[in-house]
Amino acid sequence: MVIIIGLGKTGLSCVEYFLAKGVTPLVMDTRANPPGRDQLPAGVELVQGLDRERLKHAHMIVASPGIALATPELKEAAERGVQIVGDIELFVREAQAPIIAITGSNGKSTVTTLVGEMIAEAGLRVGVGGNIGIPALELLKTPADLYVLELSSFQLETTHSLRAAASVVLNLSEDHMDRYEGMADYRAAKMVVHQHSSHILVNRDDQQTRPDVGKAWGSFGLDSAAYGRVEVDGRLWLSLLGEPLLPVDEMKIVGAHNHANALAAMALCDAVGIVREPQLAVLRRFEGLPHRARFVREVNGVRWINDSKATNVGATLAAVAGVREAVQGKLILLAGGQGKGQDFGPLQALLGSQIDHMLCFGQDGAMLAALGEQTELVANMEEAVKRAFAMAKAGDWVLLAPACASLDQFKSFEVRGDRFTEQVLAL
Ligand code: UMA
Ligand code: ADP
Repeated sequence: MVIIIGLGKTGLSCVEYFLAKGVTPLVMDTRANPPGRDQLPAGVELVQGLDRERLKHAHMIVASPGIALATPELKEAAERGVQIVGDIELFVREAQAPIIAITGSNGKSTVTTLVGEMIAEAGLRVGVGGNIGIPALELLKTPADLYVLELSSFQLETTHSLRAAASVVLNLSEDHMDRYEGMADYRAAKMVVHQHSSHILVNRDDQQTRPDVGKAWGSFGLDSAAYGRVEVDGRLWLSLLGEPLLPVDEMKIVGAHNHANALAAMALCDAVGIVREPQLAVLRRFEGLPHRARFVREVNGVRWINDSKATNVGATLAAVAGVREAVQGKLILLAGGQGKGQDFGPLQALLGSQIDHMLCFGQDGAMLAALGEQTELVANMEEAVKRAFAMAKAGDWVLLAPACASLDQFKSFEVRGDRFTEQVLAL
C-alpha cells in the first residue's frame, strides 16, 4: 500500500501521479478539513489522523513537506524499514531532462523565476516548479528540455536520488527553527541539494553555502571575483572574472541582495550552457515577483512598500538594506506574525540606525516589541498601517517586511501582502 501524508497541493499531485500509474494510494492528513479534500478523486480513501498500524505496514510513505519526519508515527514506520519519500524524490526518479536545483534561506523564488525566464528566452522548453508553488510532479505533464526546481529544506529531507545538472544554496540564515534542532541541522537538510550535482555553485559571501563533500564549480558574490561586481567610471556592473556584463542600474530589481540573485541566476544558466544575451534581456526587464519589495503607493510624500515575502529575519535585513539608501526621512518597519523560533537579535542591532521605528503585531509581536525603545506593539497589521499613516512625514518610507510567517493571521504571505496593499490604497 502506498500512503500519502498531507492533502495539500503536494498530496493531491502525488495522488494523481499514482492513479496515472494504476496504483490507488491511501491518503492521511492530521487536519479535519485538508485543503485538497474537495478535489480528491473518487475511490481514494482519506483518513483523518495518522493510523500507526497502516503506516507500519505500508510499502511506501509519501510525506508532504508540511509534515515533519520527526512525527512519532513516521519515525516508527521508518524504524521498521518503510521507505519514506517526498514528491521531489518521485519527480527526480521520472524526470528525463536535466534539473537545476535551487535552495537557500532567501532569494529562492526570485532566482528560480529568473533562471526559468532566461531558459525560455533562449528558446528552450522549461518546467519551473517545486516550493515556488507548482508541485514538481505537475511538470511531468509537459515536455521540457530543462527543469528548474525551487527546493525547501523540508522537500530535501525526503529527496535521495537528485542528480542536479547545477545546484545552489543561495545563502543560509535562521528559518524554520521550530522544525530543526538548530542551524547545523537545517543546513544539513539544505546541503542534500549538492549531492551528485554536476555544477555546484557557492556564495562567496556565505561560507556556509559551500558543500562538505564535492568541489565547487563556481561562485558568486558582491566582490569582483568570478560572478561578481566591478565599478567602471563610478558605475556598478555585474561581472564575470572582472569583465563587466550589465550595469546594475539597468535592472529594475534593486538592492545588493538582488545583485547576488542576478549573479546566481547567470551562473546557473552558464552551467547548463544558456548563452548570455537572453540572460541579460531577462535581467533588464524583470520587475521582481509580487510581494517582494514592491512599491505600492506614495501618499503625502510617504512611500509604502510591500515585502510580505520577508518571512524570516534574514529577508527583512535584505529588504531594509535594499531600500535604506533611498530613504530621505525615517524608515518605519511593520513586522510580526509567527517567528518560528528564530532569534530576532539581528533586527535589534538596526533599531535606531537603519530602522527608525518598528510597529509590531501578531503572535510574536510582543517579542519584537521587546527589542528596543523604537518599537511599538499594536493589535494587528491594520492598526500598524493606521499608526504608520499617522506618524509618517513626507520623505519617510513605510516597509512591510514582517520577519515572520503570516499563518497566525492570514492564509498566506500573499494574502497578507494583498491586505496591506488594499489598506494602503484606501488611505
Ligand atoms: N499539515 C498538517 N497535517 C498534515 C499535513 C500538513 O497539519 O497531515 C499542515 C502543515 O503543517 C502545513 C500545511 O498543512 O502548515 C501545509 O502543508 P502541506 O505539506 O500540505 O503543503 P502543500 O500545500 O502541499 O504546499 C507545499 C509547500 N508547503 C510547505 O512546505 C509547508 C509549499 O511551500 C509549496 O509551494 C508546495 O508544497 C508545492 O511544492 C510553501 C511554504 O510555505 C509556500 N514553504 C516553506 C517556505 O517557503 O518557507 C518551506
Ligand atoms: P524565497 O523564495 O527564498 O522566500 P524570494 O525570492 O521570494 O525568496 O524573496 C523573499 C524575500 O527575501 C524578499 O522579499 C527579500 O526581502 C529577501 N531576499 C531576496 N533575495 C535575497 C537574498 N539573496 N538574500 C537575502 N534576502 C533576500
